[in-house]
Amino acid sequence: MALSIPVVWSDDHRLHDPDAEIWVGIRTPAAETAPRVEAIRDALVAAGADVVPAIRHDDAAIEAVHDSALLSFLASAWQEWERAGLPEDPGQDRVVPYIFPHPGLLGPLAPLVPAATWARPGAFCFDTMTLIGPGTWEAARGAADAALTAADLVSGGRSTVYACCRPPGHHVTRTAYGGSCYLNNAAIAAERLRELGAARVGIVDIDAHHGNGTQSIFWERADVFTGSVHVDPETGWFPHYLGTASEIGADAVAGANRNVPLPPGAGDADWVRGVEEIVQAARSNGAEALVLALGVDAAGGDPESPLQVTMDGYREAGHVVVNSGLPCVVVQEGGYDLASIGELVLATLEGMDA
Ligand code: SP5
Ligand code: ZN
Repeated sequence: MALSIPVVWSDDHRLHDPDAEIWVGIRTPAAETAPRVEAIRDALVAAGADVVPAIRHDDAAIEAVHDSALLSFLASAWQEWERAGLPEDPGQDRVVPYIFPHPGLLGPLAPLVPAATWARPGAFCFDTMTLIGPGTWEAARGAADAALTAADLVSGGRSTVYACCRPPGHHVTRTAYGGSCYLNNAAIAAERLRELGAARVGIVDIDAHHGNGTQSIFWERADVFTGSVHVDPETGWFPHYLGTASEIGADAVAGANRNVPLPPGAGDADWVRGVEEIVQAARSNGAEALVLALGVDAAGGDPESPLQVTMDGYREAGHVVVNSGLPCVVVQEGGYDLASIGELVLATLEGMDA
């Protein structure tokens, strides 16, 4: 039977070509590439899914989640980089940060706005791996529009809609981007569901990495529950500085965030139990709709994580989410093994299909 879950899609993702990630100072090939979502789309279309074009939404839907300073930086970063001549001298053809307004640098002082173009990215980017090129902003905007279009369809009565977002989003906070992400698509979808009538929303993040940005955006919010199952950052994995089980949300809303960190090598049993725990917690928090932040990089064989989830594990996670009985916007996050990424997303959506 054909997959009945629609796939929201933007061709604009192709405008984003980070080409590389700079890791420990070394320029290595980018893991987050256009063929990722082309492979996903091909697998879903082959399974009979309908493709729905992303509809452009007002900036207000994005401003509901991100600081205006971050948005204006992202919208103009490449043009400013180019105008400053940096692609020719010193020969850097992507926007890369080099100095950061670190709390230990500033102490009690507010940072200056740097006069040098090359000093500004560090005010908005928390790593060196997340490069900006000519079409990065348009692609990120298109991914957010895909998430918003999917949220509109779910608010209009569809039970499950999949947004094939690229670039991904869950590492982006209100004020800072990183982790191959520029706009937090899952957070933007959650705010849209709220605006269109869901009093409380739950975000269930099953990407292999902690959804630090989403956690941060809703840290003080009772109306948006956030949960993430991921490889334990304390065992050496991105985002390294946060993502423990002790992070439960601000005191006034304790319990509105749930982290389930797993050891490297964890497989289906532990991981699916983590997904269940988070879905249950979202329900206990009163969620009327869910956003599933679907990274398939927890799969064994993914180059970016040591988790060992199988295709059946992802299918089971889809079951768990749909068995909550709540409508769900599914937003694509990570997943970097081109040979299996399409089948992994398909397995998850099959697990959710009526
Ligand atoms: C959305 C998402 O899954 N973002 C994850 C970004 C984590 N990237 C961490 C990369 C750490 C260093 N990788 C070394 C491999 C060199 N190419
Ligand atoms: Zn990831």
